[in-house]
Amino acid sequence: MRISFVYPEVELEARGKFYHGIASLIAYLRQFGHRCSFIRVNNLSAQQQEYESFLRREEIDIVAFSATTNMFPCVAALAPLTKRSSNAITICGGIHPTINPEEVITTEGIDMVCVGEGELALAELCDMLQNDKDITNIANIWVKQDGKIYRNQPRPLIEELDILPFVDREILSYKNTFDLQTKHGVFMASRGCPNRCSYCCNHILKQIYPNKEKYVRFRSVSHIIEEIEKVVLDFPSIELISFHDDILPLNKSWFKEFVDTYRRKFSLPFELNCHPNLVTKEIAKIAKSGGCIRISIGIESGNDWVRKEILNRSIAKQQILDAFSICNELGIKTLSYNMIGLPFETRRKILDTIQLNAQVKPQGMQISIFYPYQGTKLFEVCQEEKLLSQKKWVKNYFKDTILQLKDLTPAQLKTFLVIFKPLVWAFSKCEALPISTGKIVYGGLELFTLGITSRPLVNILLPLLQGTYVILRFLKYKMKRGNRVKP
Ligand code: B12
Ligand code: SF4
Repeated sequence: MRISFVYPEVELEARGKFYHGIASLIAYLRQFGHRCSFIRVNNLSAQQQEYESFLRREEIDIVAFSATTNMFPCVAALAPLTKRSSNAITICGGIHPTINPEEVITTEGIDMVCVGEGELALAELCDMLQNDKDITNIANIWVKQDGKIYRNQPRPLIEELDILPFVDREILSYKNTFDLQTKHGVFMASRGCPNRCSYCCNHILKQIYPNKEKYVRFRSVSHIIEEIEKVVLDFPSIELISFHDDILPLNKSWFKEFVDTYRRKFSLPFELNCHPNLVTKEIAKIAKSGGCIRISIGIESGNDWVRKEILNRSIAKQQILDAFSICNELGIKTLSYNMIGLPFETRRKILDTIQLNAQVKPQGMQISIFYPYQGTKLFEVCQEEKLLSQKKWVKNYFKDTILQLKDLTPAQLKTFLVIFKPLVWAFSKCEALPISTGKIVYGGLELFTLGITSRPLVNILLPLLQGTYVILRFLKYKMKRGNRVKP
């Protein structure tokens, strides 16, 4: 069978990234002799001709779309075009169809939906099609045929991840990805997360499968090490190993065995994601001993009530402070993940997030505006509280809100996005001042922040702040480029 994977990338920041899901599907299908190809679509209007000639050139049997929620509008536009330009049947899989199969199967131009993990289901579908057999009864696959929809049950999760081949880096052209261009070797050693944060898709995904208790799975240490070895040899420009797993050190004994083996085999530094509750001295020391140079940790909100009651993250503030201070002590860099624009948030609560970042002093910060994913607990809260606006989708994802919050306007949120990092810097500097001066400056900064983010002021200030931000980014870029040329 000839299968073409189509990946629309509408999020500027995600452009050219490597996608483990599609790469895993391609590797699995290639084992059975199926021919796979891959195309990224960044800008449909500019790429329409290229896309149509790709469809004709490849003589495709199946066009396979993968979609997160933010990319689905692009898939919905591509699907009818695909049907007009080729005889291929279409299937859509990924996180969005998994959570919203009904919406996706009723979309024009989409013949099938894959709910959940795709390797076994897609291979079975190819096999059935190749042998002209009935395709309306394949677990995980919903089929729209002759005006009828066949909604098949999900199959159990793959319990033993080692049965899967290493993800494909050839068809997906790893060498042309942003990841390799920035010298990153990206890997995933696990699937799933046991936590139930209300804004994240993990709690819904877990519910789908009959063997839910096996939701969190790790590859064997030898399997992931063997893959790293191969990739590092194939791509000698890699300088940093980056693990995309939700929480790599979830299982302490697995992590210890992994780091011990990694240290013996490689001298490349690595980075990982971790939950604040798991960044203990013991874990951080193990990580450091293998060459971990950066841990990315979710703060999400600096306000205790928001964290616990809204985000369902039972993490004490002290735990967050400890996690970052352990990393600082051991010389491991940190990055904090933060969200603003959450339900029930106020300017004061956002200030708590800014101040907590100032206390923990991460080397990097990611700040996004909260987006409610359909199906998540927090989406339901937004629905119940009538916080959802008419806007379903925002162009610059995570830089704008689709919510109509009671205490914060979109302009206020955008102002916070611009001033977040400078304020973290300013609050963190207060510590160095004599106590009484520090307290006065700290209080002054608080009043200043609440003042400039008040409703009447943001409308005047936001364009000014955005203009200054663009100029500063431009100057920084110019300086960086200038520094690369030796006099
Ligand atoms: C690694 C990762 C990234 C990477 C790579 C993204 C990618 N698409 O692979 C990077 C850093 C680029 C990234 C960026 C973003 N991410 Co991200 N990311 C993840 C993470 C942690 C793992 C994804 C992964 O590789 N999983 C492992 C693979 C094997 O699973 P999979 O991708 O789901 O694929 C399987 C099935 O879905 C299915 N399948 C997938 N496609 C297809 C297609 C067909 C035809 C078939 C049959 C089956 C099929 O088969 C695959 C193999 O079993 C997930 C969390 C998670 N637990 O999944 C979040 C997650 C996908 N990301 C999320 C978000 C929000 C983002 C960003 C918007 C964040 C931001 N502001 O930048 C961007 C946007 C990315 C984009 N282009 O849309 C959300 C998406 C929520 C949603 N409803 O859409 C998730 C679910 C986390 C969350 N908050 O819950 N992300
Ligand atoms: S800890 Fe991270 S990956 Fe796990 S449920 Fe919470 S947000 Fe999702």
